[in-house]
Amino acid sequence: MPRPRSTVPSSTPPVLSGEAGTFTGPVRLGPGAKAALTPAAVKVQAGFWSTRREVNASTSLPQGPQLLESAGNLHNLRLAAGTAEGEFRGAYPFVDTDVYKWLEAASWQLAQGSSAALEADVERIVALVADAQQPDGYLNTWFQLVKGGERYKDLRWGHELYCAGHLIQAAVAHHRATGRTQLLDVARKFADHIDSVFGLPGSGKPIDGIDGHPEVETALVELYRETGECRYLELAGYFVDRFGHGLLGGEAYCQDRVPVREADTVEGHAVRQLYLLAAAADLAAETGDAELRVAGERLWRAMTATKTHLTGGLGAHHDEEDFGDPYELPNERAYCETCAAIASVQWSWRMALLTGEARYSDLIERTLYNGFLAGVSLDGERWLYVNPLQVRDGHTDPGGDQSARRTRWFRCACCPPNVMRLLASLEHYLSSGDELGLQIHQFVTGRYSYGAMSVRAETDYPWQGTVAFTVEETPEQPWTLSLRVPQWCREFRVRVGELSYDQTDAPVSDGWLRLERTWTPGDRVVLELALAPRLTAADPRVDAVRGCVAIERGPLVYCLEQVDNPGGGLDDIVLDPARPLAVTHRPDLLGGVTTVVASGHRRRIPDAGWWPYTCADREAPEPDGDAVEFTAIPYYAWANRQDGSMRVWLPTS
Ligand code: FUB
Ligand code: ZN
Repeated sequence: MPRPRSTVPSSTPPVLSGEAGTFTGPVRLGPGAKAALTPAAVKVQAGFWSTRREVNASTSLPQGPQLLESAGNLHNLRLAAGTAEGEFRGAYPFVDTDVYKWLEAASWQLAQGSSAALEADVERIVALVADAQQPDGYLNTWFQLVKGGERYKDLRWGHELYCAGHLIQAAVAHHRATGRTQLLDVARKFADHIDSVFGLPGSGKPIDGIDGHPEVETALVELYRETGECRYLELAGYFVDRFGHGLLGGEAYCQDRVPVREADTVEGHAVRQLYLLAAAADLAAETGDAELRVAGERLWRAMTATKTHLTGGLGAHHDEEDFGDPYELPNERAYCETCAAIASVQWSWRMALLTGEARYSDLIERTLYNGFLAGVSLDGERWLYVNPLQVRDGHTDPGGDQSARRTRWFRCACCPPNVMRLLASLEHYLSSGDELGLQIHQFVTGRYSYGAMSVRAETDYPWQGTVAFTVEETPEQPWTLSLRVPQWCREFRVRVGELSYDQTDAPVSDGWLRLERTWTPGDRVVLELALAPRLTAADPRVDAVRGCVAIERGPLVYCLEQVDNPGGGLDDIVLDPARPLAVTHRPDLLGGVTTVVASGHRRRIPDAGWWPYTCADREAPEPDGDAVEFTAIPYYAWANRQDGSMRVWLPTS
C-alpha cells in the first residue's frame, strides 16, 4: 500500500480574510513553498492580449448567466435548493462546473475593476450555489436530483470530486477578488465533508478512492494556500498518490495504469492527465517532494517531445479524448480540446514556478497564441471545442460539440467558461519574481512588478518584435531583470543604456537573458526579436505531416483558409519552400493581423478515375499546375468568416 510521500508543512500560512485584491491570481504559493519563482503582479494595459481580454470582459463574461440559464445549469441549482420545480436539465453529471468556471472567471474579472452588473450576477449565483448545498456539505445537482442522493458509487464517471474541485477554485477566486467568504464557506464545508469520507484503508475514512476526472487535487492545494488548513494539502497528496493503483480499474484513460511518480509518458484523457499533473506540481512546490518534481519534469518532456501539436494543442484522439501514441499527431482528426490547452498552460505555469526554467513559458506562449486562442471567436461569442489543424475541401460538418465550425454553446460546455477564466486571469501567467529580481515570461504592454521592482513595457508583440522596458521603481541594490528569449527566436538584439548585445554575446542561460544592474528609475532596456517568417518541418516520425512545412512567425502558427485563397481548394496546394515569404500587416483583416504570403502551385489533378490509387513505379508525375501565391493568416483567427477549408501543414511536393 503506497503511502503519500509528501511532507506537509507543520506551520500554517495566515488565513487571508478581507484582503481582497492583494493577490488575485489562481496560484498563490504558500509561505513555506519550495518553488524557484513566485508569480509577480502584471497589469496589461494595451495591445494584443488587452483586446482579447476586453472582448472577454465585455461580451463573453456578461453573456454567461443567460447561457447558463438557457442551458438549465442555474435551474438545476434552484431545483436542488427546493426553490423551483421541474426536471433536471443537462446531459452530464458535471454540468455544475459550467457555473463554477463562470464564477471563477467573473471573480478574476471583478478583481480588475468593479462592474455593478457583473458583481450582481456573481452574488446572485453564489447565493444559488450556497442554497443548493446539502447540510453536511455535499453538493452535486446531478446526484442530488437524478441519482436520488446516491453518492460516490460511480467514482469513475460521476465527476463528484471534479465538480467539487471547480467549486473550490471558484470560491478561492471569489475570496481573493472580493474578500467575501460566502462561497469559500461553501467550498470549505464540501472539502471538509470530502476529507471525512476519503482516505487510506485504516485511516477510519469509509472510502479509499479517487475521482475519474482529476481536478479536486489542485483545487485542494489552492484551498490550503487560501485558508492555511493543512488537511486540504494532505488530502490532495492522498488523492494524487492513489492514481495508478487500480482504484478506477487500472485504465490509462483515467491515469490509473501507473502511479504519477513512476509514469514515463502522458497518457489517457488529456484534460484529466494535465489537471492531475498540475496538482503534482503544486504538491512538489508546497512540500518539496523531489520525486514528484522529477516525475513532472520527465512527463512534460515526453509530452512536448512526442505528443504536442505545433499549435500547442494536446490530445490526438477523438476517441476517449486521448493523448494518443508518440508522434501520432493527425491534422483533420486532431482533437486538441480547448480545455486541454488551458490545462497545459496551468500545468506548465506551475512547473515554471517550481523549477524557474524558461522552457515551460515557451510552451505557454505557443499554446496561448495558437491552440488556446483559436478556441474563442474574435467577437467572443462562439467557440471551438476541438481545434483541428485541417478542414478538408468539401467537408460536411455534422455540427455538435465536436464541430469544426464555431458554436454558440455546447451540450458539454466545459470549454467556453474555461476560456473565460484563463483570459480573465491571464495577467497571473506572465511574470514572476525571486530574490534575484524580476522575470518577464510573456511580452505585453503594461506594468510588471514584484516587491520594490517595477518596469513598464511597451510593445506591439506579436506583430512587432520590439519590446521596450522602462524601469519605474527599483531598490537601491542591484537586481536582475530576466527576459525570456523565446525558443523560436534565432536572432535578437538587446540594448541596455549604452550597451548592446545580440544572440552571439548576450548573457543568456537556459532561455533567460539576464541583465544584472544597479538600476535607476528611467533606465531603458530595448529587446528586438527578429520576426522573419519561417517554415517549420516536423520530426519524420510525425507521418501525418511528412513532406509538409508550416508557416510560423514569432509565436504565431499560420494557416491557409479557403476564403483568402479563391480559385481552387486547399487540398491540392503545393508550397515552394525556396521562394520568399512576404509579410503584410492588414489592420482591416480579422481585427488586425499580419498575413504571410507564400508561393507555390496547385497540383494538376488527374481526371477522376474509378480508383484513387496507381502503381507508384509506373505513373509519370503530373506536371505542375499554375504558379499561385497563398495568403496565410494566424491560426488563432481562423473560422471567423465564412465556412470553408483550412490547413496548417502545407505539402512541398
Ligand atoms: O469530463 C469533463 C470534461 O468534459 C472534460 O474535461 C472534457 O474533456 C469533457 O470530456
Ligand atoms: Zn472542454
